Amino acid sequence: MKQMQIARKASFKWLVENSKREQTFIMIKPDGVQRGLIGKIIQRFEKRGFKLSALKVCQPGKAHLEEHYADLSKKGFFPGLIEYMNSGPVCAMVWSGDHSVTIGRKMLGATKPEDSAPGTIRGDFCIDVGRNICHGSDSVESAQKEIKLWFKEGEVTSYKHHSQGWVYE
Ligand code: IDP
Ligand code: MG
Repeated sequence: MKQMQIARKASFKWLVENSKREQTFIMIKPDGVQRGLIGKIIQRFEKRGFKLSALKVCQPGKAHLEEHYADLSKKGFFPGLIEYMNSGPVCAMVWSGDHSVTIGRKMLGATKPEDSAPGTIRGDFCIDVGRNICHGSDSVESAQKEIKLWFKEGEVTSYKHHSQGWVYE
């Protein structure tokens, strides 16, 4: 009986460990790519304990970027934003881990770099809101939408992270 309970507990633990954790879409914008910040930004997410599930450097074009930022299409800065985002390749990523959306946003810092605390990515690496080097999903729902927009089925990997047992209880 006790052995059965232990086996059930172990298989439940296996299921939890291998089930999909929350995912967020993080993108290094053209200025971040050109300024050689890809490695530094990736390192911060790795060090925090998140798992890199997908990554690509690409320049998908105006229409794709307009779709990504569709919510902001009425804003005065929208044309400039699209021009900036289309000015070079971006580094698109999916990071997995519990609370990855909320924690990811905190790691990025506030939209306006002057409001971003030192220690955050924007707070450490940029000055101007129009060159704020990175994007992060603002909710689980937008993360799912953005991941679907930027990655094809099968491009987002699923694997067990070797340090999972040291990151999660
Ligand atoms: P977020 O990137 O922190 O989620 P959003 O309000 O979604 O901020 O805006 C998307 C992006 O649009 C910003 O990251 C920034 O690049 C740009 N942006 C936002 N507000 C302004 C502005 O007032 N002037 C110029 N660009 C802006
Ligand atoms: Mg946003």
